[in-house]
Amino acid sequence: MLTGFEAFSGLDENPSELVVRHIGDMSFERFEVRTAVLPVEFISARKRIISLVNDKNWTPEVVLCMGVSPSRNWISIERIAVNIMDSIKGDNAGFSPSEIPVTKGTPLARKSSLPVKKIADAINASGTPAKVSNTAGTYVCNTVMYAALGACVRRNIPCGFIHLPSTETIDVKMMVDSILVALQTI
Ligand code: PCA
Repeated sequence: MLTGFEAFSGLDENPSELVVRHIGDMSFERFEVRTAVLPVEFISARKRIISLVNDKNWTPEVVLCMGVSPSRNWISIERIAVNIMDSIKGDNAGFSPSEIPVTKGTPLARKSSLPVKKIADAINASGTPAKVSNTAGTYVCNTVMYAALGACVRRNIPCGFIHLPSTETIDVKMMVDSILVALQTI
């Protein structure tokens, strides 16, 4: 399962949505891809990712969520999600939480269950810059990563998050290729 996000905060489009739509239209011999584009809203994005992962009619082999981080000029393979929602900038519903837990009474952090270093190495080897990142921030992407990891751990599904740069830095075609490299590596 691949997810991206809708546009937010002055962006005309979100590269993660473009990549998800692109890959969702492709067909593969070895696997089926299901996709979703999540709202940039703390509360509803968290609910949505949990219900996608908990769909009893199918068990994804891997859950890879994506978003954009326009300040980074490379692909970031996220290692850690924290149990904190904090943002001065409101989400698309106008909510700006201040140090609120994503899920009360659960651990402070959760670690990606994907081979983050191998993914970064493989994307770099394919010619696109990629790095392991130790923070997905405290905005909606981090919330989705944290919630997805919690739901996936219960179902034993490998799960992680990748932040894409803006399309001015790396074009969508290269991003699509990089995500396919990530999936192959996984
Ligand atoms: N990036 C934001 C939220 C949605 C997205 O694509 C983030 O990094 O939290």
